[in-house]
Amino acid sequence: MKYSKIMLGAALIGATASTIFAQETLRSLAEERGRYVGAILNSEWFNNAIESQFEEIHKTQFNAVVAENEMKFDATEPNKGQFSYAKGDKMVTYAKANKMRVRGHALAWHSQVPGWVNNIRDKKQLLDVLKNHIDNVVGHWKGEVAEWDVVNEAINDDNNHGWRSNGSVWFQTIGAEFLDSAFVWAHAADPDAELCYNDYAIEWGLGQGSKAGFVVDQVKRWKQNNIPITCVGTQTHIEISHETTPQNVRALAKALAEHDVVLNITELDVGFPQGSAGSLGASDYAKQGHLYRQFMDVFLEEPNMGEFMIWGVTDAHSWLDGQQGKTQGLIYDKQYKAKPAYDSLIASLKAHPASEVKSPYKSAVTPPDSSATTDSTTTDSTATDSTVTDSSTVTPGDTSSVAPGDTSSVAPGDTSSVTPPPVTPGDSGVGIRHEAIASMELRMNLVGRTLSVAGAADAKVQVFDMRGRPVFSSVASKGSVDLSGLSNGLYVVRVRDGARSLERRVALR
Ligand code: 9MR
Repeated sequence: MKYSKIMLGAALIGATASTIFAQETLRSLAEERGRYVGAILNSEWFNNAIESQFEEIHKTQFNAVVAENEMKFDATEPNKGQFSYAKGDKMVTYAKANKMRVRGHALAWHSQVPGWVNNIRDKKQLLDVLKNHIDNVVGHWKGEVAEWDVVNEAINDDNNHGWRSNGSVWFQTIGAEFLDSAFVWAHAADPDAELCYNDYAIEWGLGQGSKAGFVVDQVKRWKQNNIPITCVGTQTHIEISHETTPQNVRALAKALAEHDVVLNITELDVGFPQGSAGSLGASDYAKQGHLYRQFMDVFLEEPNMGEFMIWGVTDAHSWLDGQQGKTQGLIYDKQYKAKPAYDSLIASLKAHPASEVKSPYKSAVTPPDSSATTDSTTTDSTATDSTVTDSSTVTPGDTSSVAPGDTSSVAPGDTSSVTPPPVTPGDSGVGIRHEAIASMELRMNLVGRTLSVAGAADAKVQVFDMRGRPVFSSVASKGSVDLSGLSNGLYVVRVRDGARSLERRVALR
């Protein structure tokens, strides 16, 4: 059967879905199951250069949205300190009007960084830039962007995975601590937002030396150190021949569940080699549909998966043809007709009764015509809570110590000694500082679990965990305080004497 006949069949199925059974859309079925299914708004949509069908299909079929390019660094801060929010605002307004959840993509990424950032070679200066960017961008959309890709594609592509060291101004100028810093600052800017690490090729399996294995190791370390990560995004730009990827995603979901972290499919497309474009037939589209269905099956069956995002709506607007040597990877064809992949997704959703699908989100996913809880689909902030370690678990730890203030860079691939930056404690207006703020006289020194303060008679010592929550407070009346009540981990110590203050990061081990 030729493609045109397939399309005619798919068109009829699409028409049936949208007219007679109007309630049975990807969106309605996902919502019944407490899940999000979404697609990007292509750059053409932002530029009012897209067919009218696009938006109609988008808001009917999807309850989650992400901007293809418009929330990236070069789009939101093209010049230092000059923020550009108009396009992102347009998407947020659209999402609110249609009760869709918004993903923010992406804060710290080596690509699509403006030249003025790429030229910075000073570590402190670049940390300031990153912090200021996150403060402003996350702050601007606080409560409106439900989830951020805080760090995107930071792992290198060789077979012995470590952090991406080439072509990343973040890693080259700051070191691996830029990742920890980004998460901490994003959390400070919007404590209710979910915060993801997002990457490609982590749907390739968890084998020895794999990128996915490296991600799981980092997630474990982040969670142990109270770095506020709540989710991982597996981009999943795959080819028709990648038959094992759905099961790889399942394995990754299970591995992340052990660390209370959600896995989202963030950029799915299943492309054909570009050269095959003219010769694709029914069996090819059926195979593509089968892969889409398997991803949806895994998504619905794994309780720690929440979002199923496709990197496009229609083959008429896809990065695959221009940039990837691939083609026709989406679920609508160039004429906006639903492909067999669409029906496969519907079939998978219907084969998984709502009663059997668990949602990682505590609050209901609200359908667009509901008059109640108008904002819950776009600002669902409860999902993060269960994944964050509570500071009440701080218990007396051992008495070994690491001297505070070590700000040395971390070597590529070194995952054991990354030192997070200090965070802004939640109880004051003092700005976040990533290097020690030393006044002329005020000094601190940590020996074992005893913190000595010099240069002040009755300095106040406060300790904060990496989420900025106070875990210790005392006056160093005899020049020292005992920190042996704190468990092992990373903290920020602040010593304050009147207007003078000094902050250092410390690792208690
Ligand atoms: O689809 C995006 C395309 O329009 C841009 O030209 C490209 C530039 O890097 O980025 C594409 O989106 C990428 C996403 O932001 C991150 N993962 C890979 C996506 C496809 O390249």
